[in-house]
Amino acid sequence: MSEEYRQMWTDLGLDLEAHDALLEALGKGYQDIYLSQENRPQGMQYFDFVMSEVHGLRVKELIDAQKQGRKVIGSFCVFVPEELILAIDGISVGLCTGAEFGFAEAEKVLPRNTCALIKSAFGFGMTKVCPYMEASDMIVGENTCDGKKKSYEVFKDVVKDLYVMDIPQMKSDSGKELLRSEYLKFKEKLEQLSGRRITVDDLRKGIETVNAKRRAVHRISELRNADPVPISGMDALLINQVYFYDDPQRFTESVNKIADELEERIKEKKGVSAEKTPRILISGCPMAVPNWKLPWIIETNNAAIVGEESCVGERGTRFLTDSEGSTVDDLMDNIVDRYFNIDCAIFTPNQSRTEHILEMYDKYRADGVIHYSLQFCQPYQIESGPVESTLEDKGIPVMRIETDYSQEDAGQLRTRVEAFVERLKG
Ligand code: BJ8
Repeated sequence: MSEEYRQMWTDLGLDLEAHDALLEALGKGYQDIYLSQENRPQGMQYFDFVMSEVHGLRVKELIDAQKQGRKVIGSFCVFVPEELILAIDGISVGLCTGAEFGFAEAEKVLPRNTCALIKSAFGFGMTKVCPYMEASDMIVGENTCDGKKKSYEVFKDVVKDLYVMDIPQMKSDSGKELLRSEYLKFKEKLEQLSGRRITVDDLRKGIETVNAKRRAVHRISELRNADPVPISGMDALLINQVYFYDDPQRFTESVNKIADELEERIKEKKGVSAEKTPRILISGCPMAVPNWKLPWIIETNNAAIVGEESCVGERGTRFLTDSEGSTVDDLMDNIVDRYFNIDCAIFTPNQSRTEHILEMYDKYRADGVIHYSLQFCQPYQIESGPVESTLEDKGIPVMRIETDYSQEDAGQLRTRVEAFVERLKG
């Protein structure tokens, strides 16, 4: 792919040498981790193709769309409503954050004890290796955790056109009012950027497109309740990761095709692992491409991941947006209602997240929960304590893991996961 897209990457201002090194590492990681899996659903070939072209064809599509006057909006958080971006006929893309790349550069402007996700965004931006950042017409930051909130003050000098929206921290009436006013400002910003006024039909269409994507991933989630599981947690995670990059209609069609295939597999009792393989629910920080370390360790330790309570997973996709309403204001209210339900650990208190973990544990017939926090992520690390005690009081085995994007602790993690899986078997 490299030769074909070199001119495009040069035009975007990428550092070709560093970008080559990134693509090589990404390709090798994908080969070792993904393509070595057995019994994968046929439909995953589409996702293999998307990944092989993730810095190529998809980026070209974005640039072609820009030539037709469409705007590309990059973001880092599921609080950025894709419905509004689609309503201006824009394209929403998740930005690069899942790899330890350019950390030395990032640490020149950020404290070392910043979480890997934030350092990664800076690393990709500062070393000029993320074509999505370079291709975006506007990048949206959000005041969620303190790390992100403060780092955007510096990030505005790393990327062009950073727009920051405020996000409430409490599920109160005033919190909801804040979200509403921030979404109205964001809508105005998008209208200004695109030069088009959002109509009821535009917004309804945006809502329906995103809901269709969500419904498709819900189908996959529900089918993972079967034993044996018809799809690996690794592949399900990949679908949830590609959710943020791909063309929405094409993504929905591809995921629905996989869901049809999984239904057939379930009828035939065909799984990716044997029946009665220990079933694990992962809960915690989001895992962006190519952060596959922990799921890979779990699933190469004779366990199956059956769900992700994560923003790259069910926390990010579980609610639909109501598309009923006769005015833009009605639909904006529906969007606010939907997003205000997200139980990110930046909220205080955040009891609904624990309730959701319990609900997922039952629904997907899990045997245990692995709570995953990135090092230096205070919201999820602090919340992991109460989550663990609530689950353990109910007799649910829990293991808490804190890690980063490096491979240094892979051996140690493997040993801990192995012991946990043995406990689940017992
Ligand atoms: S809605 S989880 S996507 S903020 S890992 S940067 S929390 S210190 S990513 Fe998130 Fe939106 Fe919440 Fe979801 Fe901070 Fe933690 Fe780092 Fe994090």
